Amino acid sequence: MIVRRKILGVFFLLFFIYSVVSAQGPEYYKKRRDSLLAKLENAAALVPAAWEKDLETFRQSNNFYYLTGVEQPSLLLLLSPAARSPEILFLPARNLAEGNLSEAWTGAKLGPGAETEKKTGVARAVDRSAFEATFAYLAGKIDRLYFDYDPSPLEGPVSAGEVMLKKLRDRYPHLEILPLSRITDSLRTIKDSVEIATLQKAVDITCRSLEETIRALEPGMYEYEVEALIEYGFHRRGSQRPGFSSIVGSGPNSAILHYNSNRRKIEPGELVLMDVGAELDYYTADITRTVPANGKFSDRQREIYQLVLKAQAAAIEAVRPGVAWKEVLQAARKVIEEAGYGEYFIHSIGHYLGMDVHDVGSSQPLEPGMVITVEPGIYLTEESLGVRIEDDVLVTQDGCRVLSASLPKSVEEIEALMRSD
Ligand SMILES: [Mn+2]
Repeated sequence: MIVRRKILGVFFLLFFIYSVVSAQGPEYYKKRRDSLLAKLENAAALVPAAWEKDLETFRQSNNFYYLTGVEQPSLLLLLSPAARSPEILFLPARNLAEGNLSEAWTGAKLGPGAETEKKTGVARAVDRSAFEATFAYLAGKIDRLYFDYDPSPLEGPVSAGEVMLKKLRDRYPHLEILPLSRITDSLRTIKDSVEIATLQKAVDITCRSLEETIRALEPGMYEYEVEALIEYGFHRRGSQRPGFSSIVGSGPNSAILHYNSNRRKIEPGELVLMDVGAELDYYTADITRTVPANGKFSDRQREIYQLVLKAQAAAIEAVRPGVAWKEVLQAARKVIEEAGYGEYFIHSIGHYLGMDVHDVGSSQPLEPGMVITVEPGIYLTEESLGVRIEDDVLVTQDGCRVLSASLPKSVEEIEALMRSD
């Protein structure tokens, strides 16, 4: 196998070089960097790529991907209108030699130079070793730095981003260092047509996979079997990974909000709650359906289900530009409270959706181009009965569009789907 790989090496190199850059052309990301540069004035933005972790499939950090479309670790993007070159990508030199750190083992990489500049559209692509000197020169001309990093948990090892942050603070005490999210979140909250199309595809993959799983679902299956069917459906339809840990909760587990051990055997007469989302090209869906294990809701299950459905319809009805989140919540809450179940609706109405399942965004009023989830629920722990219904909704100029509208949702639709083979 290893010997063979050497012969095929040339093909691998060509293929991988092509594959580390996104399907969108370089101009697409250039526009985003320009929007960011327009906000910087006397500041700079420093965006590290995600660091590679052992035994984990690499996933680029959202902000780095948002600004470059490049899926490769160990890179740094430096943006500043005050610099001689407003955008510079720092990359390690390519390793074409033999040995287990060479590209024959790791796959081809982008390196410093004109080829990367052409492929990524970033004005300058230089060797990573030039970063220190370049930044030191720039630091004399700016007073603020936006830096992108994830703080590590208190008990975990210090993240590479934190190490870098400390170095920057020690070396450049005059710089005010702020989180990059201060300027990227507002850009990422409003989705453009490419992002909306990608989200729609991720939603469609999720809908079709849920649909075929609901049809196949029956008592006696384990929750993890249901999870596997859903995720197999995701991959078969082109999704790279689930956007978050799939939740499949049956019976008592349907009433646990973030249950995701998915180990229980599904018994007849129970409800099965599935809260899942396929990720496609860094955008994830987030959809919940709750169905009866044996294909028919009991009277009590139907009663609670219809109530949640009514609350969700009221909330979706409220979604349009200018409306506050709390008004959307209130629309659902009113329906559930009037029926006497207010204390069992224990979470909020939804969240922004995008590159993160709980995507960036503030509590500002809704605007066209935002994508949100609408997900009321009622959880009756004593009855082992939990119902949540969640759809993905795009805010439009005059209201909203439910991206996941093609997935059966009414009692009749779900029962009909489970009858068909
Ligand atoms: Mn959600």
